[in-house]
This record gives sequence, structure tokens and C-alpha cells, in this order.
Amino acid sequence: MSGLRLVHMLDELGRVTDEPGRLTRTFLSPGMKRANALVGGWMREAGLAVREDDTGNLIGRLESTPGTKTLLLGSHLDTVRNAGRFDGALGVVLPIVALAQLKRRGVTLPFAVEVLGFSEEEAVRFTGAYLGSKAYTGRLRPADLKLSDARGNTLRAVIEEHSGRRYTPPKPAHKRSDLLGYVEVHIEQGPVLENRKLAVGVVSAIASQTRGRLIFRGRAGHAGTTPMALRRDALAGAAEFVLLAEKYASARAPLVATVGTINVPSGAANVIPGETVVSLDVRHPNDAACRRALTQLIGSARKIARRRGLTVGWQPTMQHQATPCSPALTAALARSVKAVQGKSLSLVSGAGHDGVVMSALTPIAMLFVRCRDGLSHHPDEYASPKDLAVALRVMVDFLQRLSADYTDERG
Ligand code: HGY
Ligand code: MN
Ligand code: MN
Repeated sequence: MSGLRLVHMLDELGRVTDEPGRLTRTFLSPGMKRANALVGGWMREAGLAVREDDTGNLIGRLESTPGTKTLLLGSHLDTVRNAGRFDGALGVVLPIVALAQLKRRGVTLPFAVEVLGFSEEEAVRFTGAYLGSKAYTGRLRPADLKLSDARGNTLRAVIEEHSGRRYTPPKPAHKRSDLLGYVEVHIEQGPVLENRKLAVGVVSAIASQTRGRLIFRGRAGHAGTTPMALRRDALAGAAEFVLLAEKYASARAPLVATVGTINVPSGAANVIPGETVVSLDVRHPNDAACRRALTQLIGSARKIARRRGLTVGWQPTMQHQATPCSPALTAALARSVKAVQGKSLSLVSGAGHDGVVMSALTPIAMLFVRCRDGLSHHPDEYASPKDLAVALRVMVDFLQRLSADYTDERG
């Protein structure tokens, strides 16, 4: 029953979008407000007290006796453009269904629980990712408020327009000593579980990640009158770099390097591109390897530019160290995976998650759910009802065993 309910809720939430015909929800957009209203209603039905903080994070709290600790569960409700309906949403909706199930069974937990729907993780509207969890953990900086979106709206202006009041980056929502940890359920967004024929697994660490943009500058000119030998074509230089980055990373697995966007400001078909901006996303499970790759790739971009009479600048927009998950909390989660699935598997996450930021506040653990062909950031992203039911059973089992441990510890 609950597994099907989870499927229907994710289908319904997957239809809440800013762009008719495809799923896109970006920071504090009308679609995000509707998503918060829908998910907030489900939280209330499950017996949670619901609030939204000034940064648009949706917070559902299941209270317990005063003085007990709080377990945090959650993920993000924003999406990439033309997204799938599981990335982020699964980690918010599944805990709600699990808590509703325990409530129906008359089970009360000996600790409080907060289910978190973070307002921004994907860095689609603003380049600095994890704005929601950064605010929740007190790590949003005044400098972040100067970030601006494609229309030139600053983060501060967007937040204050949304909340209707002056915004100061909040303090951490909790003290470390008040928390039991943060557990995020997420689709794997990769092929490992499918290859190993497992519905779920646990995460050992989240890969190191650096993102930024390379700005190639040459000289604009007339496409019809400028001989090829006299050109300083910024787009051609950027294109050479894109292929070099792909070749470089392909020879150094598990390194991955992606140019996801390319932009020619004021470009036109009959103008030689004078400027081209490409994004660059470099990831590796090991920090030093990620840094080394980035240095070498930027060095190669400079060599291409020199040879072509271009200049190239690098603007980092995001950098996160590799983030290990808490061995103790992950072992507790793996215990439930084994109880439900018979065996567990531990894997590295190549994708970034709010857990990267939450790990500064409290121990983190992640439950991965198999997704078809490892496909994600795509409308065909899919996790089967059967696998979702397994993940739900793992979460319920985890909450019950954690309750027993917690009660034993408190004597
Ligand atoms: O890009 C990522 O790794 C995540 O999906 N935001
Ligand atoms: Mn994502
Ligand atoms: Mn995600």
C-alpha cells in the first residue's frame, strides 16, 4: 500500500513545474511554492508541524519529549531543467510516507524527526549550489547574497521579495549536540546498483567536485570578409577545449569532466565569435586528483588560447571536498538494508548532494535506490515501484532499530 502511495505522490509532485510539458523547478519559483504547498500538506497528514524558513526550505517536524535529540531526513525539492521526478523529491517524500506508516501502526519514536525539503541544490537559477542546506546549516555567507540570476536579480532581492522582509543569513537551525544525524534517500543516478542487481545500497562518500566557467576571448569580425588565417575565433578555441576535456577525462577514470553549457554572448550566424563562455564541472572521489585534473585542464585551455591568439579566464563557482559519510550512521543504515534486502553494497556518489553541506552540522548517511540505466537529470529518470517499496521498508526498519538503540542508550 505505502509503496504505491509513494509512487503516486512522486508522480503528482513530478507534475508541479515552472515549464509546462517538462519538469523544471528552480529556487523560489512559482513551481517551488506550489511544490512546498503540496508536500507541506502531506507532512501535515503524517502528523508533522510544518513551516517554511526565509530561504524557502520546507521543514516538517515530528516532535518528541523535550530534551530528546532530532533525526534529520530529507533532500531537495528543486530540479534541473527538464528533470526526472525522483532526483531530490524521493528523499523528501519517502520519509513522510515512512512516518505516516509508523503513525498508522501507533509507533511513537523516542526522538524528534525533521523532514527537510531544501529550496535549492541544483544551482540552476544561481550558480552557488546548496543554497537551501547552506542556509539551514548557517553556512550561507553575505557574499552569496550578491549572486545574481540570468535576469540580474540578486539572491538577496529574490529572497526578500519572497519573504517580504529584510534577510540576514540564518544561524544553524540546530546545535550539533541536538542532532542524531542526517539521512538522505536518493536515486543512485548511476549504473552500479543495476549492474549488481540490487534495489538499494549505502553511500561511503560523496565525490570531490569543482565547477566554474572558462571565458575565451578573441576578436569578433565579419564572417564573410575575414580570411580564416586572420581570425581569433573564441568559439573555435572553446570547442577545441571541450573535446580536449572529454579526451583527458576519458583516459583517467574515475575522473569525470563535463562542459554542460556553452554561450556566445551577442553571437550571430554572420559574426566571428569574439567571446565564448563554457561551464566546466570536474569530479573525482579523491580531492588531490580532482585538483590536479582541474589545474591540468585550465593549463590546456591556456595553451589552446595562446596558440589561437585568444585569452582565457577561469571563474570558479563551486568547490566541495570529497565528503565521507559517517561510518556509524551508515552501518546503522546498512543493517536495515541487509535486514530488508539480504545484503548491502557500499558505493561512492559521483553526484553531489545536500549531505555535503549537512556533514558540517551532523553525521550523514545516504541510501541509494537503483534507477534504470543509471539515467538522471533526464525526464526518463525511473525507479521501479518495487525498488521504492524496498527503500521504504529500509527506512521504516531503520527508524525502528534506531529507536531501540536510542532507548537502550538512554537507559
Ligand atoms: O550535480 C550534481 O551532482 C547534483 O545532481 N546536484
Ligand atoms: Mn540533481
Ligand atoms: Mn539530487
